[in-house]
Amino acid sequence: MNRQDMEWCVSMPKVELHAHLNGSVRNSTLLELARVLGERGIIVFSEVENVIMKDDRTLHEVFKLFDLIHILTTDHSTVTRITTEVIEDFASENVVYLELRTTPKRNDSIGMSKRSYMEAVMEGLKAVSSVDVDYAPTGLKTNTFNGTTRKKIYVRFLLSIDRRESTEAAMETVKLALEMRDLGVIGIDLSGNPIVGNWATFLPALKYAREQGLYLTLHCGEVPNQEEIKAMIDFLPQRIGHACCFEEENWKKLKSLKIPVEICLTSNIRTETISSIDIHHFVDLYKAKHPLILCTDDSGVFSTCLSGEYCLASSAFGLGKTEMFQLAENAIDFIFADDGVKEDLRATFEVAAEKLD
Ligand code: 6MZ
Repeated sequence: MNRQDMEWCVSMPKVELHAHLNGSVRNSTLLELARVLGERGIIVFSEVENVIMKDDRTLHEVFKLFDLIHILTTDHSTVTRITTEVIEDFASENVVYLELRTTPKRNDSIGMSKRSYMEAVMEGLKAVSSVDVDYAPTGLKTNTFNGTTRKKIYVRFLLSIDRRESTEAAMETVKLALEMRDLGVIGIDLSGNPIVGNWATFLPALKYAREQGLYLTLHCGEVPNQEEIKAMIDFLPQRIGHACCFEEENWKKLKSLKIPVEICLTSNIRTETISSIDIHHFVDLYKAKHPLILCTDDSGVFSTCLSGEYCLASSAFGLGKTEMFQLAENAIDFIFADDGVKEDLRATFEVAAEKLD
């Protein structure tokens, strides 16, 4: 894809449904934070610099990197800062609806609770100034500036349960999500290192979330654990992420149930979860008209952006502009926000369709 094609992908409105807050931090911010911790003797900057800039990590190494990122970002003011930056970055490439997911973290040594972590996130959202942000279901809590019409982004939150967590910790996250519903928290995600933890541990919290009307998306099939994949699909989440290591039986089931899949191309290739882009399951799912959504996963960690993911799909699978636009617009059907938001987004795409050629 050439520069013009990239510019076209940037100008198209887009919907991002699978983005982890701490994976979407700018490299420049991580390096700046690392330099400060280096000067204070908490880490060795030169070692960290190499880890941050390395771009071919295995899935396992990626989770080691996240531990480092969490050391760099986990205090309230930094959480606030990165939230603002991540939302502004997505808005700057014309993402018009963003479901941002993050794992509420408890860190007693710095007086952080899961709730205060999320309050820091909300503060970051409210500090966004480059774009108007609609973040609450009522639509009343919108940052507006001088009554002028400006670019707008919808932001909703998914709270992630980390696979390292206990049943109790997972339940605490779900309860927090319920308490923060009127601040735009609409669902729960299960994520983290896929070789850690058992499905049964998270099931009570996920069941409770569903009973209470929260939406669910699960990281599913990042490693070939067919038993877990089957259990996850049988649970009927509203969406799943990745779906890389499915065997025939589970493929059939997924397709017959039409559970939408959040596809993260660069992430899958960089972590070697999929060995080569031309055998990526995007092709099979796309041909089968299975609901799918292109997403970034961790735009910072994998040095990508949503426009870049569309470019990659275009060059790797031969999608033309019409197909890319359709793919982006179709994502509206799979967002967790209400019908009013969907209608507004459809109108945005309609206007864009007239302008774009
Ligand atoms: C599974 C992932 C992930 O929550 O601290 N995370 N979990 N698979 C992936 N694909 C490679 N990428 C990110 O964001 C970082 C956390 O998101 C999860 C991991 O738990 C990681 O620690 P937050 O904002």
